Amino acid sequence: MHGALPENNQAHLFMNPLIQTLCLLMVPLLSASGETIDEDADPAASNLSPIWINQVGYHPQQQKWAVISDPQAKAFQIVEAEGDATPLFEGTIGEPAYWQPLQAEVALVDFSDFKTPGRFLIKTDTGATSAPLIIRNEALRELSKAAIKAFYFSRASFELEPAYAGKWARPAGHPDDHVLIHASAASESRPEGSVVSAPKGWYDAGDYNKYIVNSGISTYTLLLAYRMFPEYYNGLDLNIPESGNDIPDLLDEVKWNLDWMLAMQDPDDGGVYHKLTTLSFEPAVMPHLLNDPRYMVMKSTPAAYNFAAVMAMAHRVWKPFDAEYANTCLNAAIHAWEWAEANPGILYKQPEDVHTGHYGDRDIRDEHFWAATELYLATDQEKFMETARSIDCEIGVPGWNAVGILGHYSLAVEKQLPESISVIREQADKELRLANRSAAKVGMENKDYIWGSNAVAANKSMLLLIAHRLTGDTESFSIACDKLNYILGKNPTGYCFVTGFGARPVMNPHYRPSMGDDLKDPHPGFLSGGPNHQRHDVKWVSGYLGDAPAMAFCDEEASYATNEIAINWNAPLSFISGAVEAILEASAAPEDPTDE
Ligand code: 9MR
Ligand code: 9MR
Repeated sequence: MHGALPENNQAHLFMNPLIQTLCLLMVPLLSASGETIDEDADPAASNLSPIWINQVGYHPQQQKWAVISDPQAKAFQIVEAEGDATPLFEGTIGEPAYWQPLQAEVALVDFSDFKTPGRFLIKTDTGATSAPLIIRNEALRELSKAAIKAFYFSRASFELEPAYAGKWARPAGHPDDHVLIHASAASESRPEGSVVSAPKGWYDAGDYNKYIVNSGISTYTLLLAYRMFPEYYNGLDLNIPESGNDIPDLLDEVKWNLDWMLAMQDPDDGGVYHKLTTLSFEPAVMPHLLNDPRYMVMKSTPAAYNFAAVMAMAHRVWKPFDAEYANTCLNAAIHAWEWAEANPGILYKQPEDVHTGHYGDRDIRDEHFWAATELYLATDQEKFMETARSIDCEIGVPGWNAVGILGHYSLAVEKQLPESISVIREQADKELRLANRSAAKVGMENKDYIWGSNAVAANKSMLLLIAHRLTGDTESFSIACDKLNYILGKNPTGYCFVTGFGARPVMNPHYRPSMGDDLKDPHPGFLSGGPNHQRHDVKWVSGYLGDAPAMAFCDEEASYATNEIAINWNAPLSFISGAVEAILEASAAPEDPTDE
């Protein structure tokens, strides 16, 4: 796909909501004449629509919401996608109201009462037609598998064989068995230039480097998914090389990264290197073609706390499967914790000759809190809980540099600790208020349109799902599902932000293996970062979909600030697609034999 021109330029133009509305006024006859969407045509064409829907699918019994950005539309019908125009369901559209991130009015289309499985279209009285609407059981199962399989595609030091990777098979890259100690990481037993080995792990994102802090939250998120929905994941076959063994595939995939993380610890003092990278970002070619030297770059306190938290969690999860590995994880966690307690203020500082990602964090009280809670849960030692109680850290929707709430997730899920449950409840209620303030229940504010905004949506959804599991309220579940809908197409860009899914998926992610191969289709199951109002990549791209924050998106390979992929974005996507699917599968009505 390297060098390919953006294919959807036309569509970008038309997706401007103003132009959309103009088009609608000009062509109502066309769409009202019962035209159906031709799937084989340019997928972009099927989305020149003011109706935003989840393009992947809704479960029959689920709350079903779409959005319309045409304030003239008052009523809608649902018809067969391939059939006559007989309305199968009719409804009125909600009151339009201004949605700030789009700088335009939007309204809710609620078709929750329509529960018939099949492929349909939503049509409005103004002549607009949606992308195909899919209603079926297990609607999100394949998505939930692909979101985890994406981690397999990003394995470092590993050949991807056709049996598992299909057309995306590739030779192994970055063996990382000859990693140099950078000057910033030199110690007495490992002086500058000494060689260590730290193979495996996942590439962080569009680049081929490996960073502890970002690995930590990603690994934790996947482990928590397993901890909360073990039955679902025990039955999930990801078709990875380890699929035949006795360990659930999700955990096999996570172990690929844990093994690498363990090698990021200096066995002599317990300190953890912040990252393993080349000095500069490598070019966008296939991984096996590269051999720039790779370095261990400085030990940092945030890396050590983050590592300690994840290893303590891994200890708990692995205990029933492999006691020896579980023990290794716990010892590593304690060693890292001790190093961090003795070296409390070593923040990451990018050395002058290093130009890769920083993941630098100035406030590490949240990392400290999180590590203390996980060590308490792993060891049952009160002293860790006392430390946790003594730390006053900010709590909110998590991200790579904001991990405080993860400690509460674990305490609430493992121990039903009332304080932690109420912290989570309070944050979830904030999100409910935000979603309900928006006429179309899009609980994203201007300030959420940062680098990786789709992961902000995914992490909000994850928070609501955890709140739902802890307190049983159904509204948290509906709003959590709706954030997934947002990612899957219920948004103004017209895109499903997961590669390989939906009527109009993102096609040109900033992901070096996809940029470096000859295939048109990007690797599937990856979540694009999404609209980023800060537009850091403005000088590299041909333009964004629009001026509004929610339209600051560009489906071009060069757009690393709106269209990169990253493990800390795919992890919450994996969590929410798996959790929603698990919960809905468990609550599905028994199949009616008279159906179909
Ligand atoms: O490819 C790099 C990506 O992984 C990072 O997120 C991004 C920001 O650190 O940098 C990317 O590299 C780009 C660089 O920053 C600017 N010139 C173009 C580079 C490759 O597209
Ligand atoms: O996700 C990170 C985002 O929050 C930062 O604003 C951005 C710039 O520092 O970096 C992002 O992380 C990138 C990392 O530095 C290098 N690998 C690619 C990551 C995703 O773009």
